[in-house]
Amino acid sequence: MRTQVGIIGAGPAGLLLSRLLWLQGIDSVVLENRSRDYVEARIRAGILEQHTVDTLTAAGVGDRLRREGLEHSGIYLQHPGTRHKLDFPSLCGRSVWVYGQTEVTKDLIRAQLDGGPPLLFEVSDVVPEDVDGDSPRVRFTGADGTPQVLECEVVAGTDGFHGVSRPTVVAGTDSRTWERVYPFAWLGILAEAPPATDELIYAWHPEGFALHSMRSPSISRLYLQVSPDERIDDWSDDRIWANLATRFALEGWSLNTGRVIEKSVLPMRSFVSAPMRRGRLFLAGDAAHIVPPTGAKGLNLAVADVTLLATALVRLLQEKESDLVDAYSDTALRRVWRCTHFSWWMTSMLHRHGDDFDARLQLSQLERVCASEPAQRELAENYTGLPIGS
Ligand code: FAS
Ligand code: PHB
Repeated sequence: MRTQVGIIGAGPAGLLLSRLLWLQGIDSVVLENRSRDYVEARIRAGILEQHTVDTLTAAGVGDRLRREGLEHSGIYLQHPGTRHKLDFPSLCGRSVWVYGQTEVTKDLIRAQLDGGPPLLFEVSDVVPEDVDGDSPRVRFTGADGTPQVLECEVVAGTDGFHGVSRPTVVAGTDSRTWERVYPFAWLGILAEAPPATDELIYAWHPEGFALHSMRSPSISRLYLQVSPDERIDDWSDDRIWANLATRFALEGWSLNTGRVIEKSVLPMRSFVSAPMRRGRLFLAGDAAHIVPPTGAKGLNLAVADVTLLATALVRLLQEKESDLVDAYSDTALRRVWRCTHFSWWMTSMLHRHGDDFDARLQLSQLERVCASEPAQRELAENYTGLPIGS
């Protein structure tokens, strides 16, 4: 098999990269080790920045998003007894959209399979080779069990935190990694309950953080802070709802409950690996960095990476100019660190941890943000997404 760009991983990063390259006349093949059903069923992010919505729309996969997505003009920050609205359009002129990552992935897969570049599911034994030269390749075993070799000019590693691409980059470069594992996790539920709020609620509480998000007018997405070694089997639906009701409690307001259709515990970490390149192998998305979901950055950062990478690869493969690919890692990492800081800041401010001194500092920070327009503007600009390249 031969193509111009071999893409390892069919998450949002790999699928969008393939789509953006195809629109510019660049061939690619996407290799995914899971099944289509598995990939489409993974429940993850829910908030899209405007640049993500604009990028998906320009790539021709934004129709359902604009029909079914929910544009949101802000968030609530809460601490016991107080719930404060941050109005994004008045603070920074931007808003965000609520549209599940599962739906983004389904839209991208549907477009890819409808006349787009090859997308091979359930491959295995994927190994990028000779990435230091101009003729890299990717060895893999096809879904039918036959060994395959994909000859290409460039390999994109969009295979997430547990993929094979980052280890290949680390093995062949003077790489550095930074990691912060947080002393807490999120227990997330998807419930058949109409959202009890018009905007997302980020709530600090002495018993732990809670987040009220949603997926549609009839489906709520909620999270509560738990310890990292928490077992989901120890959390009955009743226990989950009781903890959420306690943490969101506010005079004259009540939480809507309903049938829990999915629940899981997800760990929280910050992780960055630099550089995001080894020769003709380029990393994008979770393959290179992980942010705690408190800042709603993960998916949007992956989109920002591939927006940059697609432009750089078109210039390399069509104009034979390497200036943008040579700058890719440094340019991408500037935004990665900005999003990493913002996600760490939101996580540290809102999650109960440490002693009472820590709690007083957090409450002081929250009260300051709720009282200061400049402080709210800084949060709003980061949450809705800084301009690409800034
Ligand atoms: P992904 O991990 O989505 O995709 C990588 C793909 O590569 C996967 O399909 C995987 O199967 C495939 N792959 C892996 N190894 C391979 C190999 N060797 N060969 C071939 N294919 C391989 N972000 C938010 O903003 N908000 C959230 O609430 C949120 N919640 C999350 C919950 C969980 C449990 C996780 C893990 C992440 C969450 N994220 C959240 C972050 C998430 O949305 C990521 O940022 C986003 O999926 C990044 O997309 P990709 O970089 O494409 O990586
Ligand atoms: C979600 O809806 O899944 C969601 C929203 C905001 C976050 C994290 C997750 O910060």
